Amino acid sequence: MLHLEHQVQKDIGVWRMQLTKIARRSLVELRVTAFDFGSETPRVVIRDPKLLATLPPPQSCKPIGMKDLIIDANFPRTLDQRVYHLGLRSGEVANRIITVGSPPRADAIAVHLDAQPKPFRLFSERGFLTITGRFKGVPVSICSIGMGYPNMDFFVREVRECLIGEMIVIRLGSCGGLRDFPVGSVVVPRASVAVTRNFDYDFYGGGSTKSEMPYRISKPAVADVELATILYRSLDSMLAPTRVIPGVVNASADSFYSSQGRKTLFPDHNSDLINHLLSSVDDLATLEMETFHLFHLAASWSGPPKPPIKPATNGTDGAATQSPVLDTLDLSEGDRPRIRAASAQMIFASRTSQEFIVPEEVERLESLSGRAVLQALVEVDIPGDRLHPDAGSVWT
Ligand code: R1P
Repeated sequence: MLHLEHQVQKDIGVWRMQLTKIARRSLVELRVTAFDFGSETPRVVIRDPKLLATLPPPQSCKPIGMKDLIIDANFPRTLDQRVYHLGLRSGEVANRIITVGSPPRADAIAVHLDAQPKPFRLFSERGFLTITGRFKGVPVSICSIGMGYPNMDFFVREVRECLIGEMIVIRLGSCGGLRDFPVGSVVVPRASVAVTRNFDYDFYGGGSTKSEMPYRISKPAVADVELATILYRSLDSMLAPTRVIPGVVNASADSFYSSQGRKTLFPDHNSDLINHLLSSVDDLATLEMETFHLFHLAASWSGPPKPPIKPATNGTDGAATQSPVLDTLDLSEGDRPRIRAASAQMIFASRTSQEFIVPEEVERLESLSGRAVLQALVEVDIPGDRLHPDAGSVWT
């Protein structure tokens, strides 16, 4: 896969001109004509806002879906370069992002955005909502992604493809509390473990061999330390007298029910799960369903891939030539844009006292926490050359 962001940043004029010319004709043609480096699935990702402007107009009111023409089965996009599930394209999502689980929470936080420019809003056919605007003049996005690891996976991977430079993500979500923190408290975990159902366990037969446990606990994935510190300070100063607790550990489960120790009509073999978690994971304090996957993907991502150095033919006489783009893409580790992640977790339910937060408190907590997260995001320093260009974006 070839990422053009480096080509554009380094302004290799000849390639850019060639691209612009071809993009005006069609992306399908571009896919097979311009960048056939001999890989099995040659692919072009257009990130230059000016080049994007030459493509079909934005469809901000119309979500993409199965009826749109998709040009790449490996990483599906529409002809106008929208990613398949979030429906976004480059310039519609900012480097600083707050992600939440529900559209009403996203809308409640969006009231804090600057009135101008009018926030961009896109609701995808798959239920992802993105609102992009400015907070205190700084571009930010609010992304509502639904629930669970798979939706977090769609969000992180598809937004990453739409962004040049740093991706700073803070999840603001609800959680269950496993310690004696009051409901309505907010936790900023330093790490998260995954709790997953062991599908090899004999759930129907009522047990398995001793070597199989019904649930698995992963090693921890950690939050970005600096981001979590900024987040904690912002929440602590803006939420008083609400208690804000830093430095604990979260567990993200693959079910709201079985792998969080809840009883349903299914034989889940989970009656001792909460005790098992508390005795296995130091400082464990909260249970929810997304933070682990966010931290894990952020830690796994190492920047745009270095493409294979393969000779490219010049298309006229078949002679092998070295691509000027490939020559510029040898990024050292320190130059690679990062994904930095942290999480703020509002305790809606106490799994020890069985207490549940009241609706009026939810409204207050979501709005105040949302504003505190936006404040934290704008306090994160991102060097100018690691910011997505303003030109052609929805926040100009
Ligand atoms: C379950 O009710 C949902 O609430 C929590 C869990 O992680 C899960 O997504 O988070 P949100 O409030 O962000 O949706």
